[in-house]
Amino acid sequence: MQYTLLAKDKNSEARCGVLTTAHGDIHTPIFMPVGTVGTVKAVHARELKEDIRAEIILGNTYHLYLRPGTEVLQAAGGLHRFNAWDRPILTDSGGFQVFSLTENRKITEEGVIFRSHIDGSKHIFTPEKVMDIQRKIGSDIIMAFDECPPGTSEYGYAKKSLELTQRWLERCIARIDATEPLYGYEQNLFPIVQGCVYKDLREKSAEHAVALNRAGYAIGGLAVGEPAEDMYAMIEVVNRILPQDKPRYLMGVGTPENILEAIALGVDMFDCVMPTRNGRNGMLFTTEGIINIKNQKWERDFSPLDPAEICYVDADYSKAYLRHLIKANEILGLQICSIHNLAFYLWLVREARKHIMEGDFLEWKNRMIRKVTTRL
Ligand code: PRF
Repeated sequence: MQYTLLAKDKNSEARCGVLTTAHGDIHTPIFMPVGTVGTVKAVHARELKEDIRAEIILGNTYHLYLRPGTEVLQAAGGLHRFNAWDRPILTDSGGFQVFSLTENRKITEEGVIFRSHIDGSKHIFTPEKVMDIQRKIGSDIIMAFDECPPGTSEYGYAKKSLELTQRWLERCIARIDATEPLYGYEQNLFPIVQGCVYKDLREKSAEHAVALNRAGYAIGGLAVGEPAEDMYAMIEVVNRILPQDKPRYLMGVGTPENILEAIALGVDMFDCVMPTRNGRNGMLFTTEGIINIKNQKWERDFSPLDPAEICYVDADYSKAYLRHLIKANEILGLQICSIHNLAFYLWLVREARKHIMEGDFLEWKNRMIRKVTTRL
């Protein structure tokens, strides 16, 4: 896996580059649609490629391990074969998902003991086991097993949690380096920087991760309840330490505004459930602003979903028709909203990339933020 920087903005930390993987190139900045259980909800692999122009999607270790399970995935020849997506796949380690089961899990030095949200059965995730599962899934990018404490955690807890995450990271690395890919192509582990909103912990975490010399790095533990200003401040602190020549992935972020601000701070990769989850609830992100398609005001509005016509659904369907589908709980409504929002997020990062290359990123970003935060 090779990352090549192609351009760096003069007025901010924004960069563009290409990450070369066994399943193709990823052009950064990039947004990665979330496909938790092996499907980006309501969207075909073909639509992801051809209409949305996604270059990489996410999967989740926790969900895929519980269902369909690693035996089925291995029998299929890995997740790429199983779900008909032949471009890169990144899997989250399950740490974040397991920790959100607050009632049903226990953290120990060894790992996390938890109960399945599907059938209540008991399981343990250790750093070693989570590496083995991601090998079996066939992920191009494997995430370290970390603890993500709440954004409001006190310093004492944040410090203890980070120390555990660092010991787990060393175990993840030892396991990855002692095992081989199962399907003949390269798989790379990204460490995750934690440390809540504490500058010294973030610095310690970033320095520890960098010393392990991996193909890329992630910033976790943000957008978990802390103020946006704290999130931006932590990204700045961490990105001063992460190497320029490796990609930086901000986990689980965020709104179009968050993404544009984080690109300005030197982040290259993003994922978030917002375009799909909020989309299924009738929230559309457009080049003119945010639309709640359920609103009465769209009842007789026969104009395209987005005047910029980023994707075919924007031109084919009107706001009034989509409102009708969503109000009537029709499956097609969920599909249209998901395709539109993902196409918008991918368009946004392509535009960011173009403006970084052309040298006017900062002015464009500030103009764009005013637009994307407008409520229509
Ligand atoms: N760790 C992991 N996955 C994540 C996060 C994290 O901190 C976040 C936080 N925004 C989202 N997804 N492993």
